[in-house]
Amino acid sequence: PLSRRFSVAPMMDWTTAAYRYFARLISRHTLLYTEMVTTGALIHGDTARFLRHDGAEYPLALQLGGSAPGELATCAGLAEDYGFDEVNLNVGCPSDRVQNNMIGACLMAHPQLVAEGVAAMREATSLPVTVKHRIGIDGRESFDELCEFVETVAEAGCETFIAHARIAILEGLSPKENRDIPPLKYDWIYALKRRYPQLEIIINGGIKTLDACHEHLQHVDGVMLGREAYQNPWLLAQVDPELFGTAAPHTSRHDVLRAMLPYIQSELDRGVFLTHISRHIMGLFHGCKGGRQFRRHLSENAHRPGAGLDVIEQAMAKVPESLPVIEPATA
Ligand code: FMN
Repeated sequence: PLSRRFSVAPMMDWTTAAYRYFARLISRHTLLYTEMVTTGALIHGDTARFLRHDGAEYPLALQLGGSAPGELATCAGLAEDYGFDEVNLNVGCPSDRVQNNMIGACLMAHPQLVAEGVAAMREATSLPVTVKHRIGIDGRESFDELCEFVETVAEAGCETFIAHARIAILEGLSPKENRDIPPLKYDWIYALKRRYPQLEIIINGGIKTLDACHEHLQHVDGVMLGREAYQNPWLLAQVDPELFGTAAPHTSRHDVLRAMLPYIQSELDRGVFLTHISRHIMGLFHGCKGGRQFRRHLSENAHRPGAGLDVIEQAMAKVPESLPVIEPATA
């Protein structure tokens, strides 16, 4: 069965197929999410391009943005056809562009519509249907309103709620500010789990260490990390040993990069530019001696015409190899 004990959040432009392939080389058990894809893009655009992924990325969830039940149902069916393990609905993104189309956090004000969407998706697929949401939005900021949202959507059959532990302020804050300024209320997520013990509750927002994950897991079913998992990907090397009792797939950062080279080459062969891949691995040596030189070498060279694997190999050589290794799992 799919475990949601630890996941990496859906992030536009960040959790691309290349990032996910890379993250999978560091942790086997982490559940990965795609970037949000809107129902309109999937139905009217190049479906195969939006849903493209590598078999190595599983377990993998597709995140949808949309609100029309019929369109959500069609896209949930596509998620299953393309082999995803879960389909998730975005009720947390606060951008203006998506509000106009009734996508994202503005749907927190329309629990009944979200419930209809979930019901339609569940009819169209046997995949788990999950919802990622905020704890509120402007004008709907009480715990009771949060419970009303969760209860209404749960009645439509949603069993898993991924809660970003802050409200979204739709008037006056940018999407980026909305990820930092409204205060985190982890207590509310713990209280949700106590109130609805039969639901699977996943906590998200501001989590940066495995120690913090262990702490949250005393209260909820799973943790979802966004920015830290992207900016400091080697954090994922602790996930398999600490949360799943198995060894990490690779014991050193250099080994991860070497294992990534054939994938990078096959992408280059398809005509993908090196920067489209290398930008996702910049954080690998975060905090290491030579880590800054690694980044700099990539940012100065990966965009040059014809840049290939040699750029990655030169960057890697900037970092000494005798780095601490992750201990094999004991459990
Ligand atoms: N949340 C979504 O539900 N869908 C998205 O497509 C999405 N795109 C994001 C893009 C970026 C660059 C970032 C930083 C966040 C995005 N988010 C999106 C929000 C994250 O999924 C997550 O909820 C948020 O960053 C809080 O978690 P964190 O503090 O661990 O980063």
